[in-house]
Amino acid sequence: MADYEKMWEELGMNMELHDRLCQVLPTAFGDVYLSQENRPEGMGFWDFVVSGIHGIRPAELIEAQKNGQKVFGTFCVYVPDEVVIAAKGIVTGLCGGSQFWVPGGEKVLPKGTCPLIKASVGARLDKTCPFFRIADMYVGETTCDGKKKAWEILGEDVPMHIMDIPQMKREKDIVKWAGEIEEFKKVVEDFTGNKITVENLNEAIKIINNKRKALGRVFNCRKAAKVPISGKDALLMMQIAFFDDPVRCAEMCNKLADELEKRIADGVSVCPEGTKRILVTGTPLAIPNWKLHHIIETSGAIVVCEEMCTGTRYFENMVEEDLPTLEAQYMALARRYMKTNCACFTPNTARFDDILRMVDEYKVDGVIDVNLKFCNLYDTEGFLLERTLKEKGIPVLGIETDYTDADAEQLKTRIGAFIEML
Ligand code: BJ8
Repeated sequence: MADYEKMWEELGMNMELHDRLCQVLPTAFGDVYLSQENRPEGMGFWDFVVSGIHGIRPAELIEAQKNGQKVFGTFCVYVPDEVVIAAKGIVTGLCGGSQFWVPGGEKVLPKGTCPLIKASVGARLDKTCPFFRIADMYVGETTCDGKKKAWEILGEDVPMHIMDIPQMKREKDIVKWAGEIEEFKKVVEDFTGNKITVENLNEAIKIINNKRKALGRVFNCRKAAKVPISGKDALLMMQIAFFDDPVRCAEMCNKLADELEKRIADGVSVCPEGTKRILVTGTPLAIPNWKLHHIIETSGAIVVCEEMCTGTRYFENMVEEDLPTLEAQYMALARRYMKTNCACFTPNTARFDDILRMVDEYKVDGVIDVNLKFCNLYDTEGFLLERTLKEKGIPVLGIETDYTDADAEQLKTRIGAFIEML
């Protein structure tokens, strides 16, 4: 990654600290990813992206900024990318998934904050991630208390717009979310200097729908009896989808799906017949958080689905296309985004329905409900979720973890025992 040093310096990054991060990432990726056997060839694209994760895409973003485009950093799958794309802006995900960034976050946040928030704040304040330096504006939301308050700290360092997300899903809440989307549209127009019209918003809706369809095709292949791709590889594809150009993302995912469909037709599988199939649900697994998948897949099981924001919640449900007015488009966007089932809503029983449906569709043997430490929302919801699954006779294991490796051995024992009894 040496070629990018000048770029990182110009971004005002902490070069010494960043060097340390660059030293550990390739080894971690090699151990977790490159050690897998019989990977689809199409994964070469994602391996390449990771090999230059702080160089290749950041350089593209900087080039786009030189051409007058604005980059918006987001932290939640409720923020509608379509609005930014319509104004020729670029969206990049900013959720931090590494322990490396956590101490930086702990300098300003309570220790009892979830690692995702601590890592996201730390990555910005410690100046160790180019994406956090490049984004011209951050877009936050009022999902959980930890994030809400973190925006006030981040907002002192970078321009922020906050979207006020409803906590319930009644019709009036959906109308309220449509109003937030309209306000966001005005903010994006002012910030980019580009007008959003029915036409360019419709075009953006189609671009993001196509990306969703492509990601969905890959997931669809994971339903096959012979699983053509590991959970780790599918997770990597999802994680990078938050950073990549949406058109290229769709193209690469469609290519991968073509290969996976051929593998299914040819009976090619990445695991022996009878390998136990796991659905993972809960809090998001932001890049480079591969710990849980790695433990599951080195304990004799395979992950076939993630009911998470780094999973099905990101691509299920399309936005209605070709609507004639902006008002109708705001409502269509609001309706689609409010179909996402996050624990910040009450009630959130539609998530349980989704999981039951997916257990069936992906022929799941057992569910692992993962909670990031200090996420009160998913932790509390876990009680009802696990009871619902048990009532249906579906084996479930609830775990709480963070980004450190301190609990890796304990997790291996618990997950190993769970898989054994499936
Ligand atoms: S839609 S899951 S991306 S809010 S894990 S920061 S909730 S304390 S990430 Fe999320 Fe949007 Fe929901 Fe998805 Fe807070 Fe919990 Fe941390 Fe979380």
